Amino acid sequence: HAAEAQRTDLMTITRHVLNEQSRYPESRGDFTILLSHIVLGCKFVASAVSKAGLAKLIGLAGETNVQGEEQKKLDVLSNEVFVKALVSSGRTCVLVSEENEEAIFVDPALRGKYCVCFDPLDGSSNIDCGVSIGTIFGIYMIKDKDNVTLDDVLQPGTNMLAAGYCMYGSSCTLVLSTGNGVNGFTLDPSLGEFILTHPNIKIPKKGKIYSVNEGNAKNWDAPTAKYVEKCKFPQDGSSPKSLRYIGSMVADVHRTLLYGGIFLYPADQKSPNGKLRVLYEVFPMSFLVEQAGGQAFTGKQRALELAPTKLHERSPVFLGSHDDVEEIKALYASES
Ligand code: AHM
Ligand code: MG
Repeated sequence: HAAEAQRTDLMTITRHVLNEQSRYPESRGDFTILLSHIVLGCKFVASAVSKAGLAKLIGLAGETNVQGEEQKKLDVLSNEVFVKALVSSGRTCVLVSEENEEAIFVDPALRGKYCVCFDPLDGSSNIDCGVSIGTIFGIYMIKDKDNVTLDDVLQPGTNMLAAGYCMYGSSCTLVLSTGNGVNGFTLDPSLGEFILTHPNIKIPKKGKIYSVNEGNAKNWDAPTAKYVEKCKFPQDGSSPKSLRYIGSMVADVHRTLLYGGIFLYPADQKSPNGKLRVLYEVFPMSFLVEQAGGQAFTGKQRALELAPTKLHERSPVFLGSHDDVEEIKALYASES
């Protein structure tokens, strides 16, 4: 009986968000419309990623992005699809993409009240070998539609309304929070719909996995080095942790949300602010992890309380299970 109900009563992502928004009587469906355009972008990328080898979409497009890396054609394509989908939703006013140096201000005729910061295709080093990659996004609301400035996106992450990511992995999974917990949806390719498969995701309080690029260990600061040493050689009688590192933030964070543990992209001597970008990597992931009951820390403060001053600003980040992040916080506190 229950199985039958599952098969015939499908909780699509649109239905789920409509339900959530109905808690707000003033809601006029704008967020649902915005989200449906983001979902369209994700479906396009999912389809392109799965056909990448076939369609010869992979290859260098001969352009260079903001961080000076060579851009893959799939990145360019994904970015164009997302920008066009977001602008045409009529619900956005400022867009910040990893692939565009400047913020995109939407034409006043098409302007809505939301700002979206996104990385259309993160984990680019994993594209060519078919390892999981993803899209990350964070959503803010503007203060004054007739007077839109960069300050509308240079806000602390605590002002974020919603955040999510879509992982193009062995299945395509979209994880979303509108500030009321975290839910995961899996794309049913035959329906073309994201169906609620992971309701109310809660990150385990403590994990058994650490996730970091240990190749940078030579340049780490003392608290990070000490923490990773403790993961491998615990002094309190507990078992050593397992190491898992994919090198795709979306996949590493997704595993951390579901299985617990900690993901670290610390500062090091060569990259004093780490690698990950505040607006479209650190903030959305920190929002999701906190909404799932975990923590996100920069080495100095709660990650969401950062006040970015530049669009492509970077920050170190330590995020995951509550107790694991608590340990690294203690190490940084004893250092200062
Ligand atoms: P990208 O924007 O060039 O794809 O880089 C971001 C990615 C993240 O997905 C991942 O967490 C990190 O870079 C891995 O970096 P590293 O290769 O230095 O370990
Ligand atoms: Mg990226």
